[in-house]
Amino acid sequence: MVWFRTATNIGRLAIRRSLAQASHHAKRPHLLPASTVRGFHSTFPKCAAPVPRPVPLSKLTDSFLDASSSVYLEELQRTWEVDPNSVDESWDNFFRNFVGQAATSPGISGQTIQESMRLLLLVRAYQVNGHMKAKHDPLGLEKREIPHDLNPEFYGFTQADFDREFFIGVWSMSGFLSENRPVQTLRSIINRLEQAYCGSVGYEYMHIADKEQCNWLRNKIETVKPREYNAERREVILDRLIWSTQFENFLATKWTAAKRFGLEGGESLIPGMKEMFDRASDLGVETIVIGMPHRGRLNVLANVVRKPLRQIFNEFSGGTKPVEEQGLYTGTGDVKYHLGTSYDRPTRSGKMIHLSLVANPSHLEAVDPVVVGKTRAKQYHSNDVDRKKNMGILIHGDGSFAGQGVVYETLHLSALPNYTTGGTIHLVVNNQVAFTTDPRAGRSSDYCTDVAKSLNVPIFHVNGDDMEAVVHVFELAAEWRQKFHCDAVIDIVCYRRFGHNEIDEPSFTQPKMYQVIRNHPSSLEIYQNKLLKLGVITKEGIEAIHNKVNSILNEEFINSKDYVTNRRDWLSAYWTGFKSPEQISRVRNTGVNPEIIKRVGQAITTLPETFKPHRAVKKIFDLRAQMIETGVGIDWALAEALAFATLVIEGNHVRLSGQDVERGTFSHRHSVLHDQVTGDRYCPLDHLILNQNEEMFTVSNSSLSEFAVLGFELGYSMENPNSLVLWEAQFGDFANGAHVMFDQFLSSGESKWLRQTGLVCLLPHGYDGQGPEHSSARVERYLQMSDDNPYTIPEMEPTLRKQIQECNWQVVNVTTPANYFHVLRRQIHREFRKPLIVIAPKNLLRHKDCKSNLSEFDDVQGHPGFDMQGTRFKRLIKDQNNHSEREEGIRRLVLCSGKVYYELDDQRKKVDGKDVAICRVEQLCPFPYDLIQRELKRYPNAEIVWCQEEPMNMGAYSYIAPRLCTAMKALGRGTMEDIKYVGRNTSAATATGFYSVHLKEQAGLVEKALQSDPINYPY
Ligand SMILES: Cc1ncc(C[n+]2csc(CCOP(=O)(O)OP(=O)(O)O)c2C)c(N)n1
Ligand SMILES: [Mg+2]
Repeated sequence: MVWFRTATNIGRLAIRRSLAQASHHAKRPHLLPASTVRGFHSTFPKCAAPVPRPVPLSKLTDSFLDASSSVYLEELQRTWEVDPNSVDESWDNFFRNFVGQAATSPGISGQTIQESMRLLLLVRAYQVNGHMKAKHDPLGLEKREIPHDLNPEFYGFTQADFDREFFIGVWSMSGFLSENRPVQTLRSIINRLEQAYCGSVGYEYMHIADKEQCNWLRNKIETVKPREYNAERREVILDRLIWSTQFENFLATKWTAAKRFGLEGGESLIPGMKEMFDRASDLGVETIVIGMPHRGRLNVLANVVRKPLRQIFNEFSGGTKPVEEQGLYTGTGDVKYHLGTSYDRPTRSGKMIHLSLVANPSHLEAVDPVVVGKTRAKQYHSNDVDRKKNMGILIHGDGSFAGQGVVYETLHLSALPNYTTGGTIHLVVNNQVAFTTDPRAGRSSDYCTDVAKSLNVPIFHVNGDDMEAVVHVFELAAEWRQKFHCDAVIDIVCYRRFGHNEIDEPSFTQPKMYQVIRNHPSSLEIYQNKLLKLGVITKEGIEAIHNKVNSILNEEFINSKDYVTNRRDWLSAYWTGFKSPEQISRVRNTGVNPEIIKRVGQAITTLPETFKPHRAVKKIFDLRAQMIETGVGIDWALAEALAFATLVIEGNHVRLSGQDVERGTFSHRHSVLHDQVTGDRYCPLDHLILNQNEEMFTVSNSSLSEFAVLGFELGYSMENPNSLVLWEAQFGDFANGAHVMFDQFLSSGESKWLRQTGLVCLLPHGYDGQGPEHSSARVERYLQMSDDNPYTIPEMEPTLRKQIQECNWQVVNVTTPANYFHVLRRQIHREFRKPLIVIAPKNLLRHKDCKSNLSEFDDVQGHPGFDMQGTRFKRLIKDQNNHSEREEGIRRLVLCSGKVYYELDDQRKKVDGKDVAICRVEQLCPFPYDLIQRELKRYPNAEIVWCQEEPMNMGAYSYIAPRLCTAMKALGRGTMEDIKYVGRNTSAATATGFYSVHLKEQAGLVEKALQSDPINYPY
């Protein structure tokens, strides 16, 4: 046992050393020459390490075997003694050497402990580092230094040892060490290791900590028989490779100058994916969500997803708008290699698998978290608790996988309980170049996949020219994912036969590489030759497949000419009945029956008797219970909880995620409570209905990421419209880390891809002296992206109003808890979905005046919230001083938005400014022209002021001004020059870092808005 333990420790050391050496083998120059590195250990006397004296194995007692294997051995020995042929040849050999004849045998009898240990280290080195010697690169251009520890001489073995037999033990480790062949020649051991680890596939898996997972992989990798597919299977693989190759050839000949970002050089991706999907389907996968970049996308659409070829060809020729829908909403559309789609596809074994390819922008890798979020939503909605039925696949480029930070952010969602999807399979089409950039300049790691090593997931590097090796690892990845429910990465090392796109010249920048590529046979030629040599197929057989494929491509090309899209493929089953922007949708009320609201209110403020919350939290909940009881003083957090709770009891799914959202950054939400004695968690909103599914209401702290988490929630929200999905930024400022999501997906996704989402983004904002980074959500950015025309007043009559539907999103800055409640409920209580940007409050969360009464939440006629149209979200809140329809004595109308209202109101009280009216624009976008005009008419003599606390080049000013002007002009109330500005001056930083300056500025602008003299700024 002592021997064994020592060996294991040495093994561990060896791994560490091997890893260290792996980095040594990186082909990067050291930053400092070795001689300049200061040697801290130079004061130690130099002396040679003691050389251990070899001990012959035959002198060992059998204590080196653990109990179970020695019993096993004895058993085996007895069997052998009765009949030497009854045991494996290797055991026969072993016993012959060990029993009696040991002294005379030239075999293992001479093996020393040191040799045994070194042999184990050699085996271990192959497992850890064998991939460094694998033949991944089809072009053979990659210059890799083979690690020393893969050289037997490194362990003291010489040629003379190659035919010696060695005992390598029966280990509690899977793979060939446990194959019941404990005695092998060194040559055969090395052959096996080379075959397993240094062929067309390089395996990186020894970084995985879990022993069972490691053993499972080892077992698959170190198989006795190299994988071999039968003739029938090979013909299918060939057929698929011909489709993949011919498709690109066909596009190239028909549209010589069109950009398609072809897959040439990486064609084996297609058969690999198809085989993977077949295998995944056999293992229970029913739906696959795919995200991928431009490269090979059309090929994947045609051959994997099975989008009709005629449609693809039609789109290539310029496409047409759907006939039935001429004049209807088609958005701006997008280039053909960004569009998404979904189809049901039969698998080889006759099952059906649903595939959806998610539409994406040019921004590489941005779609990653969206795909993962959508997959997770599918799992929720199909009750896929084991996460075995719905799987995400992400295809990456080598440059973008290594370079884009969202890859890492997405990988790190993979094992989080509220974000996991039970494993995404990543396929990296590693064509060893990114546009014109070589890997040497594009990444600091050896492999483009090294970012994935931060997780416990296997990485398979495969030579894209070895078709069957590709199929093998694709299948292996599917098996791994279904067994262990975690990610897997496949690095398909291939090349790009042409330039970045078809009209690009690659030799400008990679002349050497392209000399090789020009003479390099395609993967199809290589595979055809292999099958011909093996006699699996004849030349005529191959030709027949080519002819079949060609004639289908041609036929579809002819059909594409008069192909018309006659259905919109944007509505998946859950979205049936939802209205597109050109269809009128009823405006619904959002008030709730008062009894229900009371009951729900009690449910969310009552804690189990045995639960011991923190004292301060208990007080908050007692206060909340009291608010419900008395119906007055409802604060922000309770209003939000009531919105969530009422939506849940109406059967909707509610999910809120973001950093620290459970408690709330500002310690106001407390949606999850922690028992101070046991540490148990309690979420009141999980207990609204009997046997409520715990996930129906989900509130979850996220990883510290904006880009990936927002992307995830966006993908999640797009799956099913009956779910309110919210993402909260810690402070609104931080949302700019996710701006690709806002720019590329949220603000323009519907227009480009005809996909709706009702995602809500909560962006805390407000000037309260916290400095430049905690004051502004940069509302101006969202408003600038809003597409409502500033110079045209749309139809505003309530029954015809489509203003919101026609606009790309909504931006609100709400000032009362009740209005927040209604704006959240409005997201669901309508027949379309639109993203909602909430410029959310900070100090209003506890503001004495920022309270609502329960009567503003219900649907009772006569209650304060109930107006002519019922109880609903107020796009504008009129002055609270009970003004009549016409107030000629008001000298100033101050329009504002957000928390500055409360400061203005205080100031008005202070200066007794009864002749000033203050209105709150709660919905900034789309602009409430009707209500603004109503207020303009109410105050015919008032000076019109826009007041904001943000600097002039920020906030809503530049959005409001032209729209307000349009509204005024239509009423003959003046022009741009009649809009006066009160707010901070222009500024580069969003806010001052000096609290005293903040106070002065804030007081100054509030005073100015109420000053008795006319305001003549900026005109
Ligand atoms: C976020 C982002 N930055 C830059 C680009 C411009 N761009 C388009 S393709 C490309 C190279 C991508 O290289 P790689 O990931 O290796 O994919 P390949 O084209 O080689 O398949 C670049 C830089 C982009 N599309 N997205
Ligand atoms: Mg590339």
